[in-house]
Amino acid sequence: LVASMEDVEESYIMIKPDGVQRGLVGEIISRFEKKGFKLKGLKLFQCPKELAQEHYKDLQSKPFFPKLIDYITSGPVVCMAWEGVGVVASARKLIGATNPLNAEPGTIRGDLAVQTGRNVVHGSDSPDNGKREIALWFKEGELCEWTPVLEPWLK
Ligand code: FUP
Repeated sequence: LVASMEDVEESYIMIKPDGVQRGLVGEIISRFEKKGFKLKGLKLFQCPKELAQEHYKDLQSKPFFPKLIDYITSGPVVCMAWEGVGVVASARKLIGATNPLNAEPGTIRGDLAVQTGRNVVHGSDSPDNGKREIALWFKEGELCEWTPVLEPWLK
């Protein structure tokens, strides 16, 4: 095999309320599926304020923080845990730049969004944050360990 177990990472990917409201859930999930990552957790979830504040705690001092919390808690989000070799950096490439106007065509934000404050999807920015965020958003028993049987070259 080309990759070793140490290269396998986890990323927390979340479709934000605008992505759900605009009917983009299937479109967004399919991009990660087609790339070849493995879905380990998936749920539709109304996020409480406290959880949103914890998730974005590094941005607490930013002027846009209250608006960000209102946005993330304005409707249900789709929480996902994705696993794979290099999934953290690769997911951020698939997602595109924070400001969708700077995101390349072909990326999720480049194709589907316009405003930074409505940028449809979140992706963890490091493997450590991937682990932290998955533990924050999912309870024990909500994640599945499974082996793809048809395509053993994808992890
Ligand atoms: P990203 O990792 O691309 O989601 O970007 P950040 O972690 O820097 O920002 C998290 C979220 O804060 C963004 F998705 C949208 C929001 N944000 C603003 O609303 N205004 C800003 O100037 C920057 C970020």
